[in-house]
Amino acid sequence: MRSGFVPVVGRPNVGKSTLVNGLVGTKVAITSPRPQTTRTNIRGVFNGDDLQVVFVDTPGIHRPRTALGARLNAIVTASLADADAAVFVVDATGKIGPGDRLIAERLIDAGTSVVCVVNKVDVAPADAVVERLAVAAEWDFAAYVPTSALQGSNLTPIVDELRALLPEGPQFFPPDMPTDQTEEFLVGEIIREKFLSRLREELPHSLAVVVEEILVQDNGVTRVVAKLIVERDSQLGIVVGKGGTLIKEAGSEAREELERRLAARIHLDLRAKVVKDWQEHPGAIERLGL
Ligand SMILES: Nc1nc2c(ncn2[C@@H]2O[C@H](COP(=O)(O)OP(=O)(O)OP(=O)(O)O)[C@@H](O)[C@H]2O)c(=O)[nH]1
Ligand SMILES: [Mg+2]
Repeated sequence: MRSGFVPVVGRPNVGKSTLVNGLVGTKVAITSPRPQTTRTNIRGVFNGDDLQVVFVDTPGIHRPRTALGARLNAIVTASLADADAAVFVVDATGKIGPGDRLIAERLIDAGTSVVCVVNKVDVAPADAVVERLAVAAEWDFAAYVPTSALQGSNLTPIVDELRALLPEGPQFFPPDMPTDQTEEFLVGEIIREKFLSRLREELPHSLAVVVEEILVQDNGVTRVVAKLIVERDSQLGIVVGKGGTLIKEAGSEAREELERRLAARIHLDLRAKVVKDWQEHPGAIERLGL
């Protein structure tokens, strides 16, 4: 069989996580309209006939402003070190810019075989898609695929191109294991996702979620205790919302998704807490499991 590790890289918000979920066929990574949603490498496994592709969803590459930002870029670099091929995602709704070029150059320097995906074609005019494809063609990557990750359209050609690029190799994951994340991590991510789209400006970056307990109780209800961590006192009130509305809304949306996912009744206990400027402190970032 053919198999390999394939990082999915690109600028923030281009649709990498949406694409990985579409390719794997299950939600393994959270997505949101806010940049820097993904904070760590997340493996999502595609199984086909005599083919296993271990996609690695990565944080968006950008100019770092904080210790967390610098760490996110380092995480992507690490994913490229043991890549068998890579998927490079660009956004068809905007022109290819210096941020994309920087990533393309990094891939070319690393000598990685690349499938370049021009994503969000559902919301870009056809002539814009053609223009992006023409500009990207200058990089001379192995293949170019226009897609809509959101609608799940034209994803099969990506897998077909990778099949040709990947070496003969072992099955790295059992076929019934779509991701290697722990249950605690996945639960925390699903909770974080429900807050991201409701928060604005700096707050999405300032929020971390740490799951402290997942306990099946005697009454059959699973109790999930999680901390919402923000950086400043002034942010506490914002994540809680006026009269607790935001935490209630986001919490109940998270609970519904967790009940479907864990096939259990869930009692979700969310508490907000300040860890001063956690993004700036590498020690705090480690402790938060990022
Ligand atoms: N219209 C449209 N929207 C898309 C498509 N793919 C992704 N999106 C949207 O773009 C936003 C960002 O998607 P993500 O998958 O979170 O992007 P990402 O590249 O993983 O972002 P980071 O993890 O922050 O780097 C979300 O609101 C998605 O719904 C697409 O094909 N079409
Ligand atoms: Mg992402």
